[in-house]
Amino acid sequence: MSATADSSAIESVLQEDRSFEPPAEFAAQARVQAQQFWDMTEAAKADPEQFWGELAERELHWFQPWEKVLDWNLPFAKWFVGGKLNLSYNCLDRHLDSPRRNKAALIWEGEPGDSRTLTYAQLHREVCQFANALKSLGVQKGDRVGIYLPMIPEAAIAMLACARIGAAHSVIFGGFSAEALRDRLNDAEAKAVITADGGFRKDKIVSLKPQVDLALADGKAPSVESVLVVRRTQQAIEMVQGRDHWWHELQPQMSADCPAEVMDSEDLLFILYTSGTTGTPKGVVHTTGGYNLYTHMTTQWVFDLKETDVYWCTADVGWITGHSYIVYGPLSNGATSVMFEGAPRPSKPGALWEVVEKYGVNIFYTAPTAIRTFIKAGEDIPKQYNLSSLRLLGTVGEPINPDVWMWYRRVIGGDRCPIVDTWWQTETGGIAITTLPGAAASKPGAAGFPLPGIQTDIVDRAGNSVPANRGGLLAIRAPWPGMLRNVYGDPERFRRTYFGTIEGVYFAGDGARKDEEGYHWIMGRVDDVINVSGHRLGTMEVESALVSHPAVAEAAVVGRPDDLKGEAIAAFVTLEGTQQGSNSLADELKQHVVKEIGAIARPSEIHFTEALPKTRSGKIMRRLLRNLAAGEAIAGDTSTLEDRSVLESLRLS
Ligand code: 7RM
Repeated sequence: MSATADSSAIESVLQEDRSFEPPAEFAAQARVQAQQFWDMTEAAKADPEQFWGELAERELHWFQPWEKVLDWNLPFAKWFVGGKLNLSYNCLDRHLDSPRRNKAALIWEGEPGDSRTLTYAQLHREVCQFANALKSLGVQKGDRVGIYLPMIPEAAIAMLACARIGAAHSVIFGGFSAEALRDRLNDAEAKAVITADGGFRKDKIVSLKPQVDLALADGKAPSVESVLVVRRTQQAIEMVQGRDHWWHELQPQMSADCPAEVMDSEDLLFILYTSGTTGTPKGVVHTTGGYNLYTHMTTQWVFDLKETDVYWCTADVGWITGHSYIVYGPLSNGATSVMFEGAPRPSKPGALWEVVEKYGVNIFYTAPTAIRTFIKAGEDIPKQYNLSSLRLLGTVGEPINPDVWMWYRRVIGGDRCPIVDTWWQTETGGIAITTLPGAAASKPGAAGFPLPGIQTDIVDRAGNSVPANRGGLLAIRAPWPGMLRNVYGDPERFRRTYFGTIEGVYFAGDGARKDEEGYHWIMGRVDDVINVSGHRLGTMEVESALVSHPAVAEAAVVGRPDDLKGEAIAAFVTLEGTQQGSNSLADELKQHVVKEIGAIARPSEIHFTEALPKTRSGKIMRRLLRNLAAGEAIAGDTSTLEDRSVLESLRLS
């Protein structure tokens, strides 16, 4: 393929022919089978309002029906106009008059060695009491509440309590700095903050309440009137009289009677901040009805959810994945959702497999970054545990390298579990592209097909579709119930960011190609594309070539300015196990990429490192590596960086 002048084209250079059909037994029992999937896709295309309207009526509880399914005034969508419901009601109350009443809703596995199970009836009670606690502090329908907690049940309880009284939550990753926290609280004009004395993270204790104190100091977050504090780590902290309250003191005083507020479909449900390269973080706005339906349906379809399943998504609730697929989607379906405070780490390499074995987890959903940690630790670790309860695996957050996918399938899935590679974004609310596990074959490295009701297209900047196997911009042409409704307080930024790159079509930054069978292959963020002598290469394929070398655990490639080629490829590589980098290994890796892809993708330099800079949700922050490779100062927002010391060690190497 020749170089092209179109700045939206991305060349596809990696060949991947493997494909795995769903096991016959799985397919036969799947909630959505192949024919059904294609029928649903057709039906949703032919008449989206009919399609979503029927599902909303059948699957959710409404206090009052809607007048109109969709009101689309580009870029502003309203779903289920005039309909009244409550997400907390749909996640809790409606399960109470059934055998689900005493079923485990949340199974929490904490650190260090704690655990707690809450049935639907118990969770309902806790949520009602906490909702009353919020009310007692003056939090009302329409207010915003910041949640800055570790991965403890109180995080889910707090979210559901906010939804119950109609206050919007904004969950902020525990571990964000005081400044990052303050910026988000101010943008949302939060009236209250829910936090903990501290949290257990890997083998350390992180402070939380002191960060809140700093964020609020000197009247710098003036909207915040109250702070609710969960006792978790027993750290000594200061409580400000009149402002701060202990959860364990308030909660028992509260009545467990708190009817769910009647909410409009389009009432604000939550704000979740995402940060791009430039500017302040954007408050992505989700509303009640569409989000409830979309996460409910996608949980059911994608995870093939059955009544007896034990389902585990390892995400943090500070990430959209935790909102949609630990809390709201699973609970709306009456599922048992596992919540885990721990993280894989060298001191406890088998921590996750212990949980799978302990609870007999059937469905396991994690991120490529975690899988690469498992690979680095070696396959002897998972082999020490009984993983035979697993029947379905999922991945989310980044493109998964085909070799990482194959390892996941073989070592964790015992070659028997289908894998769903789920592409979506904070902005899409829920999963938008994947292969439904009983309905379609999966290909390592391909996300798959758009779900019913999602009208994807691969286009150039003018919005014209590009032919099969040509890389371009991944766009969505029609509204869907789970889509973001706005950027909080900034509708113009909303329009410009999401509907301005390709005029009038949703675009949120990813490059992709569609193969001749319609599978979508995500090629990485278009901001990260590398231009070598006019060839525009996505990061995913070059990285996958590196990862397919047996010595490599993970890889990140970026462009570095080059007088001759425009850009040269700089690769940052971590190695498996205890292997050490050397000049000869660097040469071998360069040769390996040439063999896998061709001379055009040959890295000019290989940097061996212990770790790559990542966001808290595990995404490699390539723009920081770009700064390093070019010898520049780190630029732009670094508030989402998970571990600052990684940058320091990279600078020195
Ligand atoms: C769910 C989530 C969104 C960005 C998105 C992509 C990347 C997510 C996949 C993926 C390839 C996947 N929300 N991404 N899932 N890329 N394959 N299966 O991650 O807002 O935090 O990030 O993540 O670049 O635009 S998010």
